[in-house]
Amino acid sequence: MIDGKKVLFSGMQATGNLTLGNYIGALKNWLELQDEYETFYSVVDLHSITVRQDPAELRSRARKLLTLYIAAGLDPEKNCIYYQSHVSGHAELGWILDCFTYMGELNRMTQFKDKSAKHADNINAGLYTYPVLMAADILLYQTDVVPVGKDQLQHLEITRDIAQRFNAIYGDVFTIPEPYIGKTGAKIMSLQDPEKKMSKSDENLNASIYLMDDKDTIIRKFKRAVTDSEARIAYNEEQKGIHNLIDIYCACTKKTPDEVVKEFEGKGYGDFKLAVGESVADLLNPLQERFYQMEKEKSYIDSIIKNNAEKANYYAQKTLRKVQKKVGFPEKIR
Ligand code: ATP
Ligand code: LTN
Repeated sequence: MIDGKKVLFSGMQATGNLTLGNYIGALKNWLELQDEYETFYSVVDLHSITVRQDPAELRSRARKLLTLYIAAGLDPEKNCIYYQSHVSGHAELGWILDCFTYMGELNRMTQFKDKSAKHADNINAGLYTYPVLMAADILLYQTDVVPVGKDQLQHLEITRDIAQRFNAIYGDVFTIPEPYIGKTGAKIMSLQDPEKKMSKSDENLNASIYLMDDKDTIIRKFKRAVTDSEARIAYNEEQKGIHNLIDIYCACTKKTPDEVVKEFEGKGYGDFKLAVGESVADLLNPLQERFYQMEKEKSYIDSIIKNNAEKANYYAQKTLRKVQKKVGFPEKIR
């Protein structure tokens, strides 16, 4: 608890351009939760280097992502928006928690298996211990809730296991966090392969809608979206492509799947795809305008970066000092 409010932590990697999946699965929920919780939203750049990055590009993407958090509607005066690399406590707690995590647990992580298959030439130890750093991110702030997409549930589970293990040895040190999954759009799928999640690192540019795509591009990508030959708009597990488009449309328009099915009864896929494209463009347009505006306000963004890093450090140090003492590190002489 901070000032009587429960704590919320979440983060995104500054790798690739954010997709509609990131927006619907994560950012959109963040916006809805910002008043209820004391929030920490991090640009998790330490996580990004588990995959080789171009330094200038990483720096620029990280700045863009942080700006995008604000452009999407997170008020930086209320929400602690900061770079993970500006708070050394993440890495320090990460190391300590490494010593409380079993290799057997990490071997089961599906994201590690997926990413090591994708980057077979660079299966580094950081990629392997990635979930432990993520646990440190969360536990550092005594977090109560973590809004994430479904793909991150396994990481939340290991975070809880590590925290419970630590608490069982040393007493109540960490708050045990709960995941928060939004009602619709927990998993937005690729437009080119509805069996795969929409991902910012997909090489097929038509598979994902990027948050900065213009209206024409968005509509073109939806027109090309892979569906099926049923020629009927229904919400079921067999018609995966249509299911995904309905999820997207619902997330953009706040309609329910039943309402959408009724709305498009007797209509063709072409009409439906166009409507989905338009609803997405309408949702993204204000965000894009705010982003281009904010990008110009350099000194304002700089002040946010500085102030919020200080705030995050304050809370991080509180937890870290407690943990260091518990595990037996000598006290600092001041
Ligand atoms: P990458 O492809 O580089 O692994 P990603 O697109 O999966 O990246 P992350 O940075 O791993 O994105 O995720 C940021 C947040 O967005 C997480 O909370 C994640 O659960 C959510 N998210 C990512 N993709 C989707 C998706 N397709 N549907 C719903 N939520 C998603
Ligand atoms: N692993 C997450 C990003 C992430 C995160 C976190 C999310 C890193 N640390 C802490 C929530 C809480 C991802 O790949 N989406």
